[in-house]
Amino acid sequence: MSTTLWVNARLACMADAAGSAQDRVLERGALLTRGDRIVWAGALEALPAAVRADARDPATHWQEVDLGGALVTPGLIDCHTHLVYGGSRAREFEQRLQGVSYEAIALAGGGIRATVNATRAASDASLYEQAAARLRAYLREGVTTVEIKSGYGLTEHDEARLLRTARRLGQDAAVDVRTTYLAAHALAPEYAGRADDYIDAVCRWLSTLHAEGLVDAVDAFCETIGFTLAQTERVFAAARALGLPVKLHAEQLSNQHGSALAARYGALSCDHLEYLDQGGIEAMAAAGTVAVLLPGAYYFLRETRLPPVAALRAAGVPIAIATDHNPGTSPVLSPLLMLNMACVLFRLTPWEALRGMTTHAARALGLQATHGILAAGHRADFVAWGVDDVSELAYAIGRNPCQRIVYRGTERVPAPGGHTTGAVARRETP
Ligand code: DI6
Ligand code: FE
Repeated sequence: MSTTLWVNARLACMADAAGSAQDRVLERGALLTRGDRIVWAGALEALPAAVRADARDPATHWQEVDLGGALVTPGLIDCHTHLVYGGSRAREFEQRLQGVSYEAIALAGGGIRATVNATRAASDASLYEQAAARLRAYLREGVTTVEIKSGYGLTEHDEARLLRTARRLGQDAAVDVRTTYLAAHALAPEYAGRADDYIDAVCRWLSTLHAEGLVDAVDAFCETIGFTLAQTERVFAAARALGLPVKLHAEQLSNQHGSALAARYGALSCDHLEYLDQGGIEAMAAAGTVAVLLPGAYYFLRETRLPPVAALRAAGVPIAIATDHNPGTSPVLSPLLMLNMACVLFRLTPWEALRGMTTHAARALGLQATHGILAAGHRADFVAWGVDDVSELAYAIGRNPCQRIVYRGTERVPAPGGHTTGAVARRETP
């Protein structure tokens, strides 16, 4: 195990020592890490001599790293992606540019169904390679934790393939992967006209996949073109029976009151939320459910109805931001661009946007005890950025100021040419 004192950092810890939100850069900051954890974070001059001496245990390897005055934030967390799938939907994009609606394409058998066909046809190796290529883009921009949903297989066999691919990506690359089971994403073609039977199957498969250790959370698409409130509730009940947390694609295209249902099940998050009403907001606030806003999908669908940001803030609902990477509504591979869009489209402040991809994203994955802030006891996942201020992270478009990425206390090996190019960073052998 090695102990490192990272000095000369300008720290955006995102919280004070007690864990309360803080929009402040701490000058002349330092982080003391041991193994994969932060032991201490603060201004270097305040580092207690005893803590420093303790950390210099002769049995551990000690080093000091100068971060050169970089802005240091927690590693970015993308808490909503559909990274594993086959094929592309660029043709559908063209149709939509000509005015055909997303719903109309879905009802005509395109949309999610088209990706399901391409996914089922893809080999395991090809699914892995396609997703790994996408993941590389995330890693370059400082992502240290990513959620990956299934939902393009829609058979037990194919949902398992997607979840296993996600797990393998997490084992191979220097990133934490959290998996979410989203078989209730669209009706499998084999069950046409029998949505309730499909939901029975979805619930059965869940037990098997959970027994294989493939599922960290359970999600559904509650929508006119997805599943009803009653069907969603059956999926949630199955998750609850297995002790698995739930989340929901809710109020994206219409108000189905899915958020209030999800809140009743203590959901980690409700995601999208353009059509969320006050009742849903209050239910989420009472349940401590995170609102995950997805500006990429809002933008790509040319949605005009904004999620109720001011009301969410007023109710104290934590707001997270994610890419929602998927081939249909958000073919986004830049988490940093989402910070910009969250500010420009949804009027978040840059600090709110960054909190949305760190602290609140951790909460949306149930990881708030270990991830998303720079504080003692938390994971040593952080990024050094070549910028002066947090606002610059959200301001620039198409610029990647990421200088160094530390994952589990170890610097991610930069690919040739630095973090801006190259292959999936492999985990270093300890
Ligand atoms: N909402 C979305 O925006 C994505 N899934 C969902 O439930 C879209 C998925 C796709 O079109 O492939
Ligand atoms: Fe999604």
